[in-house]
Amino acid sequence: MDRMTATPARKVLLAAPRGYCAGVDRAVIAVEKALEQYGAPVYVRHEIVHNKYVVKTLEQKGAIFVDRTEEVPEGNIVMFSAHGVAPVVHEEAKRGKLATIDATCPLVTKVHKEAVRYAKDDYDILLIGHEGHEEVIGTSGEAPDHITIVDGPEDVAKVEVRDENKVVWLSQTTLSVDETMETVDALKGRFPNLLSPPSDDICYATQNRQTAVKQMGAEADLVIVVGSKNSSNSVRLVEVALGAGARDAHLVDYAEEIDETWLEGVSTVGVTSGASVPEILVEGVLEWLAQRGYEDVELVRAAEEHITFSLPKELRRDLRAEARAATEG
Ligand code: 0CG
Ligand code: SF4
Repeated sequence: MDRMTATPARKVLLAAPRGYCAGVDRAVIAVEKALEQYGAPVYVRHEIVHNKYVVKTLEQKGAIFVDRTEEVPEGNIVMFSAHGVAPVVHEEAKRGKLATIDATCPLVTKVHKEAVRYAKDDYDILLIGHEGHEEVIGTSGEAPDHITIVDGPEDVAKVEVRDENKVVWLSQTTLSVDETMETVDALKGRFPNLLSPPSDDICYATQNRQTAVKQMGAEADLVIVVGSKNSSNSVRLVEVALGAGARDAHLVDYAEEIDETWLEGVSTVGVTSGASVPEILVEGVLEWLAQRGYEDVELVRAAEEHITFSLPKELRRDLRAEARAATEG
């Protein structure tokens, strides 16, 4: 081949791990099982996970997503999303005579429990997270009088506490690890005796997906992150890719959203997906790229994941009862 006219080799770096985490997998299966077990409709408060395709697919199977518990007609079942809910939401469900299935990720519940414990010990809790995000609303609802939301390093200067020696920070599970550490350092500058959470609040899935995208960042001319705009962990992957040296990075829900012009002068494309993204959407992006000459796919593996969570307890109880009835009958 004439070296002068040869186009640079085109390849794809595919991040691993990517896509579904254990909490999302459990929550999506919970909606599917509930539809099988109780029949449609099954009401779900808030998007079960922040992914357009998942929500649309479950709607087609008979799930009805509502913003408020009050929208669910009396006597029905309501499922809570993976992002968790404040205690007042459980009370609303009780008032509306609704049965509940709680699909809150156990790793979000862990942060709720930390908040309850530190509030009981009368700490001021600085919750690092995005104001208005469903998970932050849920966690801060556990102890509204003790929690202040710190939405990034620029919020640190305005934080006020009652006793500088009794302050702890907690966080949303789906933040940028590096930006959170910046916020913590700035907080420690103001409150040297700031206590840290007993274990990482940013979950393993968020961390691993960021580590993988960092590994490919410097080598990639373009990184395509599959995920929805309201998915915190997916949006963070775009930022982390750019921070790691990727020349360009974009978030897309579907392959059709990729703009051909992004590929101009691009030889290496990084591909990853958020924790709420089914693999079929990544396959669509890989096919789209292959049709344009990016057929060579190399895996960039940052970690192995083997975590799984059992289904919400209310659902397990009903599935067990049915299995028992079937064997006895
Ligand atoms: O990343 P966030 O918290 O916005 O949620 P998403 O549904 O995208 O994924 C994990 C969960 C729950
Ligand atoms: Fe749980 Fe993390 Fe998945 Fe959120 S992203 S559902 S905290 S495992």
